[in-house]
Amino acid sequence: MKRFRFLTSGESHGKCLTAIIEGVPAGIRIKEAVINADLARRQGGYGRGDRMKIENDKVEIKSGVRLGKSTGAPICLEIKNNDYANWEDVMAVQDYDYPTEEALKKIEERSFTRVRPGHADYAGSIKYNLKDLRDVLERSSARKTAIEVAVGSVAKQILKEFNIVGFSHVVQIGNVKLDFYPKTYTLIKQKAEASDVHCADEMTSDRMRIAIDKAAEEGDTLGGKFEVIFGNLPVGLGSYVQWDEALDGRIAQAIMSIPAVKAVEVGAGVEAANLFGSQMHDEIFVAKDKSVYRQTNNAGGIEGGITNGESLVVRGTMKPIPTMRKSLATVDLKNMSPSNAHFERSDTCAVPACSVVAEARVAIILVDEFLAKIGGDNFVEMKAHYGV
Ligand code: EPS
Repeated sequence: MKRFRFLTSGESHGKCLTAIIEGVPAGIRIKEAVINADLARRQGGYGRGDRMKIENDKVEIKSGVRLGKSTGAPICLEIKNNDYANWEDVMAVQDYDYPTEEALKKIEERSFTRVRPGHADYAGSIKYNLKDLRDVLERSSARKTAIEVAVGSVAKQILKEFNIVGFSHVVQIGNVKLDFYPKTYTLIKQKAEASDVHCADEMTSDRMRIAIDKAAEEGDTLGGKFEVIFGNLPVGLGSYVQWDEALDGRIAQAIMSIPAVKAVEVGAGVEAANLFGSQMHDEIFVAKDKSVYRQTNNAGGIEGGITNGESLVVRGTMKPIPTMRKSLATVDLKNMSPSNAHFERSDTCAVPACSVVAEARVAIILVDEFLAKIGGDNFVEMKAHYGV
């Protein structure tokens, strides 16, 4: 059974980020330009820090695609870090026999031992026995989500061949909430894409920007909530037969493991606790042509761990980024003395970027389930199995 799987590697200020994807059937159109458009969506967003002015994230497909189509071989993707040019001495792979004064100074300047509460620093340093927290930061950084978005973009290009499409939008930043939803998904998508906070309402976007500016002025950071929606899904992705096959469970894992995400909801989500069963469950109606339809989607497109033919609706909550000018009380691991947390360049708010990452992660799970269900080593077989 073909399954979509991948691994990534790369440090935030290392040479590059890399992924190898396996399980992409042959004959699927894969375009670098489409991946690059998603990378630009992730890189942008109001509230991002100065790193994003240095980068111009572009993917290079290094293998597995020829003359515009997948060959069935593993696909290798690479994104170069422009910032590496400023970190070469610090991120050197070889140990120095005779480091220059300049290199030693840079390594010293960029090493740190004052743990940032909320980041991976403390637990990572103990787990991997890393004395310089630079070694923890480099891989735990959300920088690696760039290559994950590239993988997600490949997943979306496979799904699109079968008319399965999705999008994401931001529904809350700090305490500013999107109360007015445009009427259709097409409008929500259009408006969110036009907003630099990825929010589908202009007035709410203005208020979100003001909240971000205020947090930045105070040396603070802001989190928020985002929503991912996918439509035209077949009934039957996921399963109830074993706990690890439930689609909602797999999607929750995929979103929860994005750096800084603290909660995931499907459909009505936590609001379900306030509803009676008669209010919660989406009644089923039968049309003249004997097809079934619903007027509500509190299930968020999943019942019994399986897609039910309605749109998949998933929400995630991102905490405020833990790297802050307004530094918190912490421990200096060098001498176990009380201290203030390390600060370095960071974002004030990355919820818009996080929504794009979540969209990619959901696409990765959906394509894996889709390939498992319909099977096939190439596009022709897949279409025959799917009946299109
Ligand atoms: C990020 C790149 C990073 C951070 C951010 C995400 O760049 P740098 O560390 O060089 O400023 O801007 O990562 C974090 C905020 C974090 O805490 O990990 C990116 O490409 O998205």
